[in-house]
Amino acid sequence: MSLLPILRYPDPRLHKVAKPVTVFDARIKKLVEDMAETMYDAPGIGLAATQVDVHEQVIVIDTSEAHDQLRAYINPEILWASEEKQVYDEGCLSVPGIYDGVERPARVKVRAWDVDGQPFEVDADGLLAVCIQHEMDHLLGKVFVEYLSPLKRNRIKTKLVKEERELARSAQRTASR
Ligand code: QAP
Ligand code: CO
Repeated sequence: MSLLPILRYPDPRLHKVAKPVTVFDARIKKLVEDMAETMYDAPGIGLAATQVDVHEQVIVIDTSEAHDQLRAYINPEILWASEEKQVYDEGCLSVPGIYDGVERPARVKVRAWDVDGQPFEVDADGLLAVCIQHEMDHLLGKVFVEYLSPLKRNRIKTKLVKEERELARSAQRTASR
C-alpha cells in the first residue's frame, strides 16, 4: 500500500476527463487500495482517481462513522436522480480548507462495478448521495468550486495559489538546510 499525492486546485490536471476501466486486474486493485489508504490518511470520505492524477473512472467512498464501509465505484453511472434537491456544505481534498454550499439532487440511483468486475446498484440519499455526485463530477473534470459564483471561485483560487507558493518555499528552505 502507498500514499498517493493529491492534486490541488487549480491544477489543470483536475479538469481531465477520465476513461472507463476495461480490464479489472491487479493494477486496478492496487489503485483502489492506494486510493483508500490516501483517503483515510487525509482523512476524507471520498476520493476520485482524477485527484491522484489517474484519469480512469475509479472512485472510493466511505461515509460511515466507523470508517469501515469502504466501497469502490468503477465506471459509475447515474440511472436516476430525484427532482428534489438538497444543499450541502461540500469540501474536497483537492481544495483544502474550503467549504461551501452546493445544490444537487437529493437522491440518486447509481450503477457501478466493484474491483472484481461485478456490477451493483445503490440507492443513495443524504451524505452518500452528495458524495457520489461530487466524486463523479471529478471523473468529468469538474471541481465543486465550479458551482460557486466566479467571485468566490477566484478568491479560492488566489488563496490556494498563495498557500501553494508558501508550501513550495518552506520545502525549498528545508532542502537547503
Ligand atoms: C467530498 O470530501 C464530499 O478541506 C469528499 O482540509 C465532501 O473527503 C462529499 C477534507 C462533503 C460530501 C460532502 C477537506 C479534508 C475532506 C478539507 C472530503 C480538508 C481536509 C474532504
Ligand atoms: Co473532491
